[in-house]
Amino acid sequence: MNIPPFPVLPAGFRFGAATSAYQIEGAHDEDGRGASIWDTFSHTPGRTRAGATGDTAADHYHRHREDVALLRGLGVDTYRFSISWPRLLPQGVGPVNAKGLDFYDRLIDDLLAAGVAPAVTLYHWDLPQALETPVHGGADAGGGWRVRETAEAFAAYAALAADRYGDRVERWITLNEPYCSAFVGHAEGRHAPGTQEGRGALAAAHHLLIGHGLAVHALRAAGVVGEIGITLNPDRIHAASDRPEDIAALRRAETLHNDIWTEPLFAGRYPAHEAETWAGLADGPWRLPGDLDLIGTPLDFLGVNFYRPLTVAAAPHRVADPEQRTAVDIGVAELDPYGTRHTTMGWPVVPSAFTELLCQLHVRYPQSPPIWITENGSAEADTVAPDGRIHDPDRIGYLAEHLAAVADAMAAGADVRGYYAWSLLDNFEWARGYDQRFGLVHVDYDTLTRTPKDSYHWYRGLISAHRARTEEPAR
Ligand code: PNW
Repeated sequence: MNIPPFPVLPAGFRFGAATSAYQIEGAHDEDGRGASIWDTFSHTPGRTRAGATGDTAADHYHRHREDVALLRGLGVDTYRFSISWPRLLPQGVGPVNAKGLDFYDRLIDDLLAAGVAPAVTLYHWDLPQALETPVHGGADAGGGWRVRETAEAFAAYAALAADRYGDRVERWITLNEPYCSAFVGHAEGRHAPGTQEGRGALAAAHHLLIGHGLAVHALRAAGVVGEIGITLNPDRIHAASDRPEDIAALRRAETLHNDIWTEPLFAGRYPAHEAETWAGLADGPWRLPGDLDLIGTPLDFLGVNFYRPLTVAAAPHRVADPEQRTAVDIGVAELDPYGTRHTTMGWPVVPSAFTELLCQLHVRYPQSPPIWITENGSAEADTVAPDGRIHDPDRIGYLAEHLAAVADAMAAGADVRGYYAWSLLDNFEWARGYDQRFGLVHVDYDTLTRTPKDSYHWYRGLISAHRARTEEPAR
């Protein structure tokens, strides 16, 4: 096998690995945890591949010591994980579950003892079910992120976590990929809560941003020592041609995927092409005076998740009446002109698009904060060799080329501080279930045995070579 050379990153660049609670923890009904919208969704027939659920997942809740040992062995500077909101607050608001608080206390202390800095995501899609059920009575379509009360509940949860862990967490991420929460969840319907809405999805987008802004204030008010940011999945989008209709489709796709997040966060305004994209659906009564100030509260970093580029072309709307359209029915078709390299997710492998994306963000928002790559990685069908080793050369190639793409963007001026590989472990890949494997460490779902893959050893080698090259030798 051809092992790619280690990409060269500048001194001070930091390396990590990432996971999220629902994807790895399991123990869905233990120690007082409440249900989340992903429990409900995954337990609904037909929603996930082969009916997969996160009931057991990688059983991290019971095996966290072993997983921290894997992180220590990997030599990462930092580990990004998420807190399960319904483990801390089973009803989303109100009574606190002490056993849930204790779990993350132990995890954080174990990480620090292993020399690994904790980075916490507060919301990686597992909304307490009690908040989704329309108890607030705020909107016709239901509760959850469609109503402002959920943003306020999120801030109270953030304050609780900040109070308990704020002295030990190096990096706080309010939301993971609000695009997916709002639009994959409430418009495509492929993720929880699994609906296909227009206004509801756009209201959710806005309330996610409000929740983010309120949480930033709650974290700052609690005096946390760590940096505070948000993780987006901004897309590098290409137009299928330079025909005017495809350029217009590109504009709409950028509004949906990128600008609805980055413009309020970093430019103090709603996106310029909303009316063209959503025919008036976006500018709803859920937007209140003062919201832009709240959403635009300055951040310490921007988290970027990147997997693959998109190419778009103009296409007919699926539904003619704008009032009846979902928020993703924007007259755009996605094409894949990227050739033959794809991961098992079906995603094209195009590292140059990563460089382009980082440069584009840098040029468009010169005042935005430094970037952390909070996820990047590849799903591969790994082969187990007769000697029990797990060979994943495609994953090694993917990581090497994407880290080199980050280095290229930095050479062009992008301010990137570190990189988290997705993922430490094979895990519950949402609607795709368990046959998409993103881990540096293989998980046998029958025995829950962990086996580091070749990519784990490669990444460890990269990190130690980076240190040897960039750090002063000890005298
Ligand atoms: C990101 N989609 O997710 C998430 O932050 C991770 O939890 C996830 O495991 C990782 O990327 C790999 O997929 C996405 O279907 C998952 O559109 C699915 C979609 C988008 C992003």
